Amino acid sequence: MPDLILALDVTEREKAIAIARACAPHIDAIKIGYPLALSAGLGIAGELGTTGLPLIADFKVADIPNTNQLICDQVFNAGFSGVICHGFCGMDSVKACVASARAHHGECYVVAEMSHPGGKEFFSNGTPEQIAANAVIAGADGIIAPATRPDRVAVLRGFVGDKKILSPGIGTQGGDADAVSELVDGIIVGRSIYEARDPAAAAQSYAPARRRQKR
Ligand code: NUP
Repeated sequence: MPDLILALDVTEREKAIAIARACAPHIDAIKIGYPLALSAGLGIAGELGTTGLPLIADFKVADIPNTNQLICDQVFNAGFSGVICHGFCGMDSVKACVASARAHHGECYVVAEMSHPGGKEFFSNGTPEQIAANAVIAGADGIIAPATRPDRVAVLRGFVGDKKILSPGIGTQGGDADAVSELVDGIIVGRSIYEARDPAAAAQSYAPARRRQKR
């Protein structure tokens, strides 16, 4: 059963908290990124944490190992339970994020292939497969793979085995939850929920995909 992860990319603190609270009964985790963290500060994790849901920091951490570890330590100390890093900086950089996650009993996910059209420019020619394989070797909890390309999610599944796959690109970017829900462990949905007139109802509309059994 894939989790429904709300990508909360709104930049107003009060709006973010209101949407999170309204959607909480219908979602399994909240993912925030630079838009909300830079506008509201990392302390927003404390307020979102009152929903009782796991919080994932989508900072696509992409630096040398020492800097990656410093960034991830800040993330986990702020109350997040998971972090997303990039894999193209190399195994040592990913391992630093994983080490921080382990030290804080958190999770680390590695972007294997991006969901937008430009994602095919550099996440191609075997690179996503290599990043996915490295993520497994580095001991990451899973990868990020594009719901906009279900065929690619299926290929990457072959490289990560039972590790988790979280999949963004559903709704506004054109991906279909039903096309990937049997392949992944989490579907990530942002604008289709938080821009809806009734975000809670929009989140609830993903219930069939959320209930579907994984293959
Ligand atoms: O490849 C990726 N594609 C993607 O959309 C990797 C991501 N982390 N994301 C994030 O998922 C993106 O930054 C946004 O937070 C969310 C998708 O949002 P939406 O297109 O559903 O609004």
